[in-house]
Amino acid sequence: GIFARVAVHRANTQGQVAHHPSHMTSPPTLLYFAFRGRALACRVALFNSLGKDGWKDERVSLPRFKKTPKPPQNPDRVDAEYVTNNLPQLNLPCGTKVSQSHAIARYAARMEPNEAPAHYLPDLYPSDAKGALLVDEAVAVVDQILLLTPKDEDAAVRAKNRDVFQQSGFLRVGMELLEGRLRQSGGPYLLGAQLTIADLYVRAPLCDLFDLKQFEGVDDDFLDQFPRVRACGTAVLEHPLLRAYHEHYKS
Ligand SMILES: N[C@@H](CCC(=O)N[C@@H](CS)C(=O)NCC(=O)O)C(=O)O
Repeated sequence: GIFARVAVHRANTQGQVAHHPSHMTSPPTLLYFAFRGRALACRVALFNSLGKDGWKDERVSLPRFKKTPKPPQNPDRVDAEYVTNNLPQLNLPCGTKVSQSHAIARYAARMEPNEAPAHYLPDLYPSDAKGALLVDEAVAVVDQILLLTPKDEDAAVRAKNRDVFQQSGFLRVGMELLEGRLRQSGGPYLLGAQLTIADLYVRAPLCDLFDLKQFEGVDDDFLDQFPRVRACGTAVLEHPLLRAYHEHYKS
Protein backbone atom coordinates (compact mmCIF):
# COMPACT_ATOMS: atom_id res chain seq x y z
CA GLY A 1 0.00 0.00 0.00
CA ILE A 2 0.92 3.66 -0.40
CA PHE A 3 1.81 4.20 3.19
CA ALA A 4 3.66 0.93 3.66
CA ARG A 5 5.99 1.89 0.82
CA VAL A 6 6.94 5.29 2.21
CA ALA A 7 7.02 4.17 5.82
CA VAL A 8 10.41 3.89 7.42
CA HIS A 9 11.15 2.61 10.85
CA ARG A 10 13.73 4.53 12.77
CA ALA A 11 14.41 5.25 16.37
CA ASN A 12 13.26 8.64 17.64
CA THR A 13 14.97 10.41 20.51
CA GLN A 14 13.08 8.33 23.07
CA GLY A 15 14.35 5.21 21.37
CA GLN A 16 10.84 4.20 20.30
CA VAL A 17 10.07 3.04 16.80
CA ALA A 18 8.53 5.77 14.65
CA HIS A 19 6.22 4.57 11.89
CA HIS A 20 6.59 7.69 9.77
CA PRO A 21 9.43 10.15 9.37
CA SER A 22 8.97 13.47 11.14
CA HIS A 23 9.22 15.53 7.93
CA MET A 24 6.13 13.82 6.55
CA THR A 25 3.17 16.14 6.99
CA SER A 26 0.89 13.59 8.58
CA PRO A 27 0.25 9.86 8.66
CA PRO A 28 -2.96 8.40 7.16
CA THR A 29 -5.76 10.00 9.13
CA LEU A 30 -9.18 8.46 9.64
CA LEU A 31 -12.02 10.88 10.30
CA TYR A 32 -15.15 9.65 12.04
CA PHE A 33 -17.36 10.36 15.00
CA ALA A 34 -16.59 9.33 18.60
CA PHE A 35 -18.36 5.94 18.44
CA ARG A 36 -17.84 2.62 16.65
CA GLY A 37 -20.56 2.84 14.00
CA ARG A 38 -19.23 2.40 10.49
CA ALA A 39 -15.63 3.01 11.55
CA LEU A 40 -14.80 -0.01 13.71
CA ALA A 41 -13.60 -2.10 10.75
CA CYS A 42 -11.47 0.80 9.42
CA ARG A 43 -9.95 1.56 12.80
CA VAL A 44 -9.14 -2.05 13.67
CA ALA A 45 -7.71 -2.69 10.19
CA LEU A 46 -5.51 0.43 10.40
CA PHE A 47 -4.36 -0.57 13.89
CA ASN A 48 -3.72 -4.12 12.66
CA SER A 49 -1.36 -3.01 9.89
CA LEU A 50 0.10 0.24 11.24
CA GLY A 51 -0.05 -0.20 15.00
CA LYS A 52 -0.93 2.65 17.35
CA ASP A 53 1.44 5.27 15.91
CA GLY A 54 1.34 4.68 12.15
CA TRP A 55 -2.02 6.39 11.61
CA LYS A 56 -4.19 9.02 13.26
CA ASP A 57 -7.62 8.32 14.71
CA GLU A 58 -9.31 11.70 14.42
CA ARG A 59 -12.69 11.84 16.15
CA VAL A 60 -14.84 14.61 14.75
CA SER A 61 -17.36 16.24 17.08
CA LEU A 62 -20.89 16.47 15.75
CA PRO A 63 -20.97 20.30 16.16
CA ARG A 64 -17.75 20.61 14.12
CA PHE A 65 -19.12 18.27 11.46
CA LYS A 66 -22.45 20.10 11.32
CA LYS A 67 -20.94 23.56 10.99
CA THR A 68 -18.62 22.62 8.11
CA PRO A 69 -20.11 24.06 4.90
CA LYS A 70 -21.45 21.32 2.61
CA PRO A 71 -22.55 22.90 -0.66
CA PRO A 72 -25.05 20.58 -2.43
CA GLN A 73 -23.14 20.94 -5.69
CA ASN A 74 -19.37 21.12 -5.68
CA PRO A 75 -17.25 20.43 -8.78
CA ASP A 76 -14.18 20.58 -6.50
CA ARG A 77 -15.63 17.92 -4.22
CA VAL A 78 -12.41 15.86 -4.13
CA ASP A 79 -10.77 18.82 -2.35
CA ALA A 80 -13.63 19.48 0.10
CA GLU A 81 -12.99 18.96 3.80
CA TYR A 82 -15.50 16.08 3.75
CA VAL A 83 -15.55 14.79 0.17
CA THR A 84 -18.98 13.08 0.36
CA ASN A 85 -20.46 14.98 3.35
CA ASN A 86 -20.27 11.62 5.11
CA LEU A 87 -17.81 9.89 7.39
CA PRO A 88 -15.65 7.79 7.65
CA GLN A 89 -13.04 9.40 5.43
CA LEU A 90 -9.36 8.51 5.10
CA ASN A 91 -6.94 11.36 4.39
CA LEU A 92 -3.77 9.95 2.85
CA PRO A 93 -0.29 11.47 3.28
CA CYS A 94 -0.28 12.36 -0.46
CA GLY A 95 -3.31 14.61 0.11
CA THR A 96 -5.97 12.34 -1.43
CA LYS A 97 -9.14 12.07 0.68
CA VAL A 98 -11.11 8.84 0.32
CA SER A 99 -14.68 7.98 1.35
CA GLN A 100 -16.55 4.66 1.82
CA SER A 101 -15.79 2.69 4.95
CA HIS A 102 -15.62 -0.67 3.16
CA ALA A 103 -13.01 0.50 0.70
CA ILE A 104 -10.99 2.01 3.54
CA ALA A 105 -11.25 -1.14 5.67
CA ARG A 106 -10.13 -3.39 2.80
CA TYR A 107 -7.27 -1.08 1.89
CA ALA A 108 -6.06 -0.93 5.47
CA ALA A 109 -6.35 -4.70 5.89
CA ARG A 110 -4.32 -5.25 2.70
CA MET A 111 -1.46 -2.98 3.76
CA GLU A 112 1.62 -4.91 4.69
CA PRO A 113 3.50 -3.52 7.64
CA ASN A 114 7.26 -3.11 7.29
CA GLU A 115 7.54 -4.55 10.74
CA ALA A 116 4.49 -6.54 11.83
CA PRO A 117 3.03 -5.49 15.18
CA ALA A 118 2.72 -8.45 17.62
CA HIS A 119 -1.06 -8.50 17.13
CA TYR A 120 -0.86 -8.41 13.28
CA LEU A 121 -3.32 -10.65 11.36
CA PRO A 122 -2.19 -11.05 7.72
CA ASP A 123 -5.63 -12.19 6.52
CA LEU A 124 -7.98 -9.70 8.13
CA TYR A 125 -9.16 -9.34 4.53
CA PRO A 126 -8.75 -12.85 3.06
CA SER A 127 -6.17 -13.36 0.32
CA ASP A 128 -8.08 -16.31 -1.19
CA ALA A 129 -10.87 -15.54 -3.64
CA LYS A 130 -13.66 -17.51 -1.95
CA GLY A 131 -12.90 -16.13 1.48
CA ALA A 132 -12.93 -12.61 0.06
CA LEU A 133 -16.22 -13.35 -1.73
CA LEU A 134 -17.96 -14.37 1.50
CA VAL A 135 -16.49 -11.40 3.36
CA ASP A 136 -17.63 -8.98 0.64
CA GLU A 137 -21.10 -10.51 0.66
CA ALA A 138 -21.47 -10.07 4.42
CA VAL A 139 -20.15 -6.50 4.39
CA ALA A 140 -22.58 -5.62 1.58
CA VAL A 141 -25.47 -7.25 3.48
CA VAL A 142 -24.79 -5.14 6.58
CA ASP A 143 -24.56 -2.05 4.37
CA GLN A 144 -27.87 -2.92 2.63
CA ILE A 145 -29.59 -3.37 5.99
CA LEU A 146 -28.59 0.14 7.00
CA LEU A 147 -29.41 1.67 3.63
CA LEU A 148 -32.80 -0.04 3.31
CA THR A 149 -33.97 0.74 6.86
CA PRO A 150 -37.21 2.73 6.39
CA LYS A 151 -36.65 6.36 7.33
CA ASP A 152 -40.11 7.83 6.62
CA GLU A 153 -40.77 11.22 8.25
CA ASP A 154 -44.22 10.16 9.44
CA ALA A 155 -43.80 8.11 12.65
CA ALA A 156 -46.77 5.79 11.97
CA VAL A 157 -45.68 5.08 8.39
CA ARG A 158 -42.11 4.51 9.61
CA ALA A 159 -43.30 2.06 12.31
CA LYS A 160 -45.36 0.11 9.79
CA ASN A 161 -42.55 -0.05 7.25
CA ARG A 162 -40.00 -1.07 9.89
CA ASP A 163 -42.27 -3.90 10.98
CA VAL A 164 -42.38 -5.19 7.41
CA PHE A 165 -38.60 -4.71 7.30
CA GLN A 166 -38.10 -7.05 10.27
CA GLN A 167 -40.81 -9.60 9.36
CA SER A 168 -40.10 -10.15 5.68
CA GLY A 169 -37.99 -7.27 4.41
CA PHE A 170 -34.26 -7.11 3.93
CA LEU A 171 -33.53 -7.02 7.67
CA ARG A 172 -35.06 -10.52 7.93
CA VAL A 173 -33.41 -11.74 4.72
CA GLY A 174 -29.98 -10.37 5.59
CA MET A 175 -30.00 -11.70 9.15
CA GLU A 176 -31.14 -15.15 8.00
CA LEU A 177 -28.34 -15.20 5.47
CA LEU A 178 -25.66 -14.21 8.00
CA GLU A 179 -27.00 -16.74 10.51
CA GLY A 180 -26.81 -19.46 7.83
CA ARG A 181 -23.28 -18.48 6.80
CA LEU A 182 -22.17 -18.71 10.44
CA ARG A 183 -23.85 -22.13 10.74
CA GLN A 184 -21.94 -23.29 7.65
CA SER A 185 -18.59 -22.01 8.91
CA GLY A 186 -19.11 -23.40 12.41
CA GLY A 187 -18.36 -19.96 13.86
CA PRO A 188 -17.64 -18.06 15.89
CA TYR A 189 -16.60 -15.92 12.91
CA LEU A 190 -17.93 -15.81 9.38
CA LEU A 191 -14.96 -17.82 8.10
CA GLY A 192 -14.81 -20.07 11.17
CA ALA A 193 -11.83 -19.46 13.45
CA GLN A 194 -10.44 -16.62 11.29
CA LEU A 195 -11.38 -13.01 12.12
CA THR A 196 -12.06 -10.78 9.10
CA ILE A 197 -13.42 -7.31 8.47
CA ALA A 198 -16.85 -8.92 7.88
CA ASP A 199 -17.02 -9.88 11.56
CA LEU A 200 -16.09 -6.31 12.49
CA TYR A 201 -19.13 -5.12 10.48
CA VAL A 202 -21.28 -7.72 12.25
CA ARG A 203 -20.10 -6.17 15.55
CA ALA A 204 -20.52 -2.57 14.41
CA PRO A 205 -22.68 -1.19 13.09
CA LEU A 206 -24.90 -4.34 12.99
CA CYS A 207 -25.01 -5.76 16.56
CA ASP A 208 -24.52 -2.28 18.03
CA LEU A 209 -27.79 -1.18 16.46
CA PHE A 210 -29.64 -3.78 18.53
CA ASP A 211 -27.47 -3.69 21.67
CA LEU A 212 -27.56 0.10 21.93
CA LYS A 213 -31.34 0.02 21.28
CA GLN A 214 -30.91 2.28 18.26
CA PHE A 215 -33.12 0.17 16.01
CA GLU A 216 -36.42 1.95 16.59
CA GLY A 217 -39.41 -0.06 15.37
CA VAL A 218 -37.65 -3.42 15.58
CA ASP A 219 -38.58 -5.84 18.41
CA ASP A 220 -36.26 -5.77 21.46
CA ASP A 221 -35.68 -9.52 21.19
CA PHE A 222 -35.04 -9.46 17.44
CA LEU A 223 -31.34 -10.33 17.71
CA ASP A 224 -32.19 -13.31 19.96
CA GLN A 225 -33.65 -14.97 16.86
CA PHE A 226 -30.14 -15.00 15.38
CA PRO A 227 -27.93 -16.49 18.10
CA ARG A 228 -24.93 -17.09 15.82
CA VAL A 229 -24.92 -13.47 14.68
CA ARG A 230 -25.08 -12.32 18.29
CA ALA A 231 -22.30 -14.78 19.30
CA CYS A 232 -20.14 -13.51 16.43
CA GLY A 233 -20.60 -9.94 17.65
CA THR A 234 -19.57 -11.03 21.16
CA ALA A 235 -16.60 -13.11 19.94
CA VAL A 236 -15.22 -10.14 17.98
CA LEU A 237 -14.63 -8.22 21.22
CA GLU A 238 -12.86 -11.21 22.75
CA HIS A 239 -10.39 -11.66 19.88
CA PRO A 240 -6.72 -10.90 20.78
CA LEU A 241 -6.56 -8.20 18.06
CA LEU A 242 -9.54 -6.40 19.61
CA ARG A 243 -8.07 -6.79 23.09
CA ALA A 244 -4.84 -5.16 21.86
CA TYR A 245 -6.89 -2.46 20.10
CA HIS A 246 -8.85 -1.67 23.25
CA GLU A 247 -5.65 -1.06 25.20
CA HIS A 248 -5.39 2.12 23.12
CA TYR A 249 -8.94 2.97 22.02
CA LYS A 250 -12.13 3.12 24.05
CA SER A 251 -14.39 2.48 21.04
N1 LIG B 1 -21.41 4.15 2.43
C1 LIG B 1 -20.79 5.03 3.39
C2 LIG B 1 -21.85 5.61 4.30
C3 LIG B 1 -21.32 6.62 5.25
C4 LIG B 1 -22.39 7.19 6.17
O1 LIG B 1 -23.58 7.00 5.98
N2 LIG B 1 -21.94 7.91 7.19
C5 LIG B 1 -22.84 8.52 8.16
C6 LIG B 1 -22.49 8.07 9.57
S1 LIG B 1 -22.46 6.29 9.77
C7 LIG B 1 -22.67 10.02 8.15
O2 LIG B 1 -21.57 10.51 7.96
N3 LIG B 1 -23.72 10.81 8.36
C8 LIG B 1 -23.58 12.23 8.44
C9 LIG B 1 -24.85 12.95 8.18
O3 LIG B 1 -25.85 12.27 7.95
O4 LIG B 1 -24.83 14.20 8.20
C10 LIG B 1 -19.73 4.26 4.17
O5 LIG B 1 -19.88 3.05 4.43
O6 LIG B 1 -18.71 4.86 4.53
